[in-house]
Amino acid sequence: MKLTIVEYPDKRLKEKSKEVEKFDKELHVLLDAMYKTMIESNGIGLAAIQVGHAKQILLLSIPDEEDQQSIDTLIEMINPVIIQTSGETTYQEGCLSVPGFYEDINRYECITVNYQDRDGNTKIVEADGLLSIALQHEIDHLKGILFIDKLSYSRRKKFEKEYKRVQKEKKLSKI
Ligand code: QAP
Ligand code: CO
Repeated sequence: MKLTIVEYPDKRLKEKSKEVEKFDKELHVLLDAMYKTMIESNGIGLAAIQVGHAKQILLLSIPDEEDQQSIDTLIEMINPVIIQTSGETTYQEGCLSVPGFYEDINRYECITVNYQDRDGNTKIVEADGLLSIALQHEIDHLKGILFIDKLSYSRRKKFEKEYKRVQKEKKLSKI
């Protein structure tokens, strides 16, 4: 089933997600529905709160060298925790919950993440490049943080003005 994406400024995006304790069929059904939703929405990352579930779950599907996304490139993370960071980098980020908007965001260059897979097995991954950036973006969602929350005061003001203008236009075009 394709789920509905929660869009900014919906208050649910500010919620702190809760730790997953049961690694059961219900979790697997949600993970599968999130995957379908992410791919059909042309996303490379999705957190459960973006489909209205305040659970510490995220999906990533970073395109390969041929720019292809496939089930082989899917990463599912439950209860992820960043345990080590190094370096700094900037990347122009977007978000399925803030469609049509892209901003330069500062992130760590490399991170190490501890997480559980869909069966509850504990894993550890060291990430750099786009995977590292996407992971930090999605882990922020689990804390109720959006990429636009990381903008300077003046860039955020500019964003809000532009977002309101676009939302108004979208409404008008529906008439
Ligand atoms: C998070 O973002 C991310 O505006 C995932 O119209 C961001 O999948 C990972 C999307 C930056 C790595 C770097 C955004 C699709 C998808 C849009 C996404 C849109 C359609 C965003
Ligand atoms: Co996002």
